[in-house]
Amino acid sequence: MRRQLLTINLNHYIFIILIVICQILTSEVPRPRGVSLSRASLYNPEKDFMCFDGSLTIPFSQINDDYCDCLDGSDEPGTSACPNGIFYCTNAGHTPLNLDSSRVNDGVCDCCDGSDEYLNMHLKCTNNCFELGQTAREERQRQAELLKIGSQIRLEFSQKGIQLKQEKKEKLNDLQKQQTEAEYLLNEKEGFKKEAEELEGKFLEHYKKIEEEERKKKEEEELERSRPEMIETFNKYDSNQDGFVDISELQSRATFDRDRNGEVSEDEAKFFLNEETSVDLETFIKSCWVRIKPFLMIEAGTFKPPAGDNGEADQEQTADATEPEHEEVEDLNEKEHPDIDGEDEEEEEEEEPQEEVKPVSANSSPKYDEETQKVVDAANDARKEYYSAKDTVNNIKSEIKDIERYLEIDFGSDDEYAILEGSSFEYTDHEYIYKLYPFNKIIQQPKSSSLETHLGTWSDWIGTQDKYSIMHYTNGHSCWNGPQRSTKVYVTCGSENKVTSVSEPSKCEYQFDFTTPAACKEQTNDSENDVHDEL
Ligand code: MAN
Repeated sequence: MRRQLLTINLNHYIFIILIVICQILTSEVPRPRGVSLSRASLYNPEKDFMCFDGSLTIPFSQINDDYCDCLDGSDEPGTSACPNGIFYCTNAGHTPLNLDSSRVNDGVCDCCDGSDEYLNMHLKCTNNCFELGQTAREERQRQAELLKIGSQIRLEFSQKGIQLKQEKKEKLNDLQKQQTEAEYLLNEKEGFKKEAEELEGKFLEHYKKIEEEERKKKEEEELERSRPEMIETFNKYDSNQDGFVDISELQSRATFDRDRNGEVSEDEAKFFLNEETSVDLETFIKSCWVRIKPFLMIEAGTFKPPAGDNGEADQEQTADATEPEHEEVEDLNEKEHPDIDGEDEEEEEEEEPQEEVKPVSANSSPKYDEETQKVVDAANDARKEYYSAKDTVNNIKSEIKDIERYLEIDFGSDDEYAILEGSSFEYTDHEYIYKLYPFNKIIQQPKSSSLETHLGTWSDWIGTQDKYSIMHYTNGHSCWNGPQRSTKVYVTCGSENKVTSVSEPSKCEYQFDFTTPAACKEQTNDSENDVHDEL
């Protein structure tokens, strides 16, 4: 403890001695007010002074005479006479400063050594360069220590990142081999399926014929059953009893007012006459009834539109003679309601078209003889195996795609950022919870709800001096009357991975500050120059 105190005191004294030496040095070099040490030699009292831009030579006595002679302001470094003059504060003990000369003697202490306010007798600028310098030095010391510790962690991150990437590459290799095998198997299964289905087709031909005949018979029966109703309706519509139903006869019936605007237009009436102007009884039965019947049912309140997931009940309904009617109604509905889901569908990820698995189920088919049932079962098994092999191939392909995408990501010059992929970091302000998923996406969620807003998807590194200082996330959710949301993540060295602040500098453009040891890269010794400058 005593030793530590001794060291601190010693450092303190060395520093004060250094400052004193510097002050002696700087005050010993004679130079006009406001001139830096490095430029002192350009102001020689023995010679005339040439403006820095070479435009004019003036007697040395005109330096700092409060009259601007040189266009570049170089003759008035210590007064505010030139609009473009530069005043140099030595600020011994802290960092020197070049001021616009307009700030000389303007009543504000700009230099920490107070040298810019030498005329104002009442304004006492205190020299606080030492205190400020001390704070700056302590901060620099802190930063240097952080950098030292951080760069050690960065090294570990980098090693881990390289290892992670290597593992991914190996996995990719493995998956590619698996893909070849799985595709071979799929081919084989496809062959088996084809063979089994061909055989099944042959066996079922006989049953299909029976089914088809039964279906036709049912349809005819249904038609016969409905015939009296059709004839009755035809006669009702044929108000002039000329054996034809025409447009004007339908126009008098509100049933056919499809757009519910209070009148039946010619087009509306024509639709129900199968686009004819008049029809006889047989055409009415053959072509018009399927269009008219659903509307009569709607009117009578007996029509139940087919619901998407209403499985068996609906299928059973559509299997009878009313099937075309249902289709017709669906068509009409589509015409009346333009496709508002279009956008969403477009946004959906493209998927490989999936063939539908259609096992021949015993329930939906007639009872087969034993041999046929065996063939049907075998075909069902072959189909199952084929689709399972197909799933395997698809899963492998999607895993490969993920890894390829991962390997394309720029995780820093030494893969030091790879370790952040797959993790998430939160920041909460008074209104929102922000979630950063590095190399993936950014989310904003109001504290009061679970509704998530997408603030951008990983795009690239966009730092200028140091590429790896800014992450860019783009193409987030669209802003109301504005651009798609996007986010810049400013990455700096810190002892832990942490979002330290979030702001929205302009509407729907967000800024995150993120610290991480991955950014603690030790620079080439530029900082030493700063220390020299300071003195
Ligand atoms: C939401 C948030 C805000 C954003 C506005 C724009 O409220 O995403 O960050 O500024 O929408 O309308």
